[in-house]
Amino acid sequence: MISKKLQDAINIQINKELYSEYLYLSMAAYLESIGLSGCSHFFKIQVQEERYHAMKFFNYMNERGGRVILDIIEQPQVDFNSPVEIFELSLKHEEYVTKLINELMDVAISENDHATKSFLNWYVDEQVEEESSMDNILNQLKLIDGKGQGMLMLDRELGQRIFTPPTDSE
Ligand code: OFO
Repeated sequence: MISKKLQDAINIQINKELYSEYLYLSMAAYLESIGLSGCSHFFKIQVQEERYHAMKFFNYMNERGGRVILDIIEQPQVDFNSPVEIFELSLKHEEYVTKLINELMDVAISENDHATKSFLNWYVDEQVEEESSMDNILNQLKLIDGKGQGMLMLDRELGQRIFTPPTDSE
């Protein structure tokens, strides 16, 4: 059974993952409103990824005899200035989530919970991908200055993103 300390920490992380989902959905809504439907699609797929992250914690908690307690989800930013700003904020957000996962790992270590340490390794690896994906797109956006023909091409490319649930999909 999971300790109370870890249970509380995982409940906070579930809320953060749901906030990530909400934040990216807000970005998708904004991008749609300015006609960048490919970029909007990219973030709608990101929303599915974040729901997967939240549900993976949700299911793990139940498996370990913990109790999931849902809390209020903070309102995300609704207005943005440009696609460049959106990807800058997304990268910053993913760096923040990486920090949270590392802190959660510190709690699992201090509680000597080997099962949770092993479970969290998936998130440690996933965060490398999350940061890298936002960073790559941000770099491309900066190269084309977020506008013109290049922007339209990138928008088309991002519109091709597909959600591939990991094999242990719940
Ligand atoms: Fe985007 O990684 Fe979860 O929050």
